[in-house]
Amino acid sequence: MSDDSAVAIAHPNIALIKYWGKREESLHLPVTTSLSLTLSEFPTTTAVSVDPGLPADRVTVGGEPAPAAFQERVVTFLALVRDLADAREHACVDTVNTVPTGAGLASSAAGFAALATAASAAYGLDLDRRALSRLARRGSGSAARSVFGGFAVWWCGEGDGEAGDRSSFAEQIRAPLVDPAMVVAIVDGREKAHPSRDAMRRTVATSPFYDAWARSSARDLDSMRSALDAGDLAAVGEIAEANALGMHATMLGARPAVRYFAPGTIRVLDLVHEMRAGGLGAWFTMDAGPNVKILCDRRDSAAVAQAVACAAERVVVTTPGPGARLRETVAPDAAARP
Ligand code: 2P0
Repeated sequence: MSDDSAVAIAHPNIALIKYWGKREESLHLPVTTSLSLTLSEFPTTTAVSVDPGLPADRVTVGGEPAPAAFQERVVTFLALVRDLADAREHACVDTVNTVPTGAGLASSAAGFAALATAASAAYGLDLDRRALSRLARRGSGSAARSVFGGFAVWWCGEGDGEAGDRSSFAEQIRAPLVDPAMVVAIVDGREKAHPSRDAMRRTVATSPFYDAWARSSARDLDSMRSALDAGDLAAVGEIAEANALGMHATMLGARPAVRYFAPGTIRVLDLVHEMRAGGLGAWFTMDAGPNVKILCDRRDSAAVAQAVACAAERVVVTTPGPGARLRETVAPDAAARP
């Protein structure tokens, strides 16, 4: 690998305590602290190669020209990395995603964690994990958490501007007493109707329930951390489910409403309730899309997957996965092979 090229891999994370709303848009400073689980599946692999001969950044997805909106987000992010590195050269970026994009399956979390990792290495920045998490946050808020494997907490931090930027980062939480799985039930893998960034902004600006949700989310965070410390997966699941439903209720209160539930979503939620009524420990969470993720003990994951298979296009069992990392050896077509 030459000094000015790098390939990185990152996995999506699913929030158990959600991030939904910014207090400062330009720096992606969140209103609330969130907590997530990074998944073992759906890696994004991103190659960045700095090239002094390029007149502009070149962005491809699996070798094909990137859609304009994605290209713009990547170019904006590269400009930030260049500022930090005091560099001027442009770069080629190629990214390969293995999760449906824009379907509430955290593709931007994995995407910007991988891009931050690869771009900072390619431009010669030597960032520790905290600084890398802060950088990833600037691409997409939730990407701050995918820098870390397993459970991670992303602190909202304090203040705005530089103070906020310095204090809002993610870090790993150890939870050795739980052995979870997250069963992903894809009921509709198509791109969502409401991009999360706009939906989030509209919710904060117009939902009369927003402040109450933010306050209750802070209490959920404390209870969730105690439940993780105690190894009480049932409490973790109950808090996660309530926190997600609270976020969606807040969105439904936006004007116009933001609604991510689809008929297939409701069918899966009903099946989760039936499982619990039958004695199987399973708790759902949902993000900015109709797909459902079901938290359970790892030993129950096959039973949970089987129970929801009838209501989903595809079911994937995941377990806690690794944080973003550089790939050490690079073949010419490396980005195409996650
Ligand atoms: C989360 N979501 O905590 C929440 C729950 C979706 C629902 O983070 O504007 O793509 O790039 O910071 O990170 C999706 O939002 O938004 C998200 P930006 P992002 O996972």
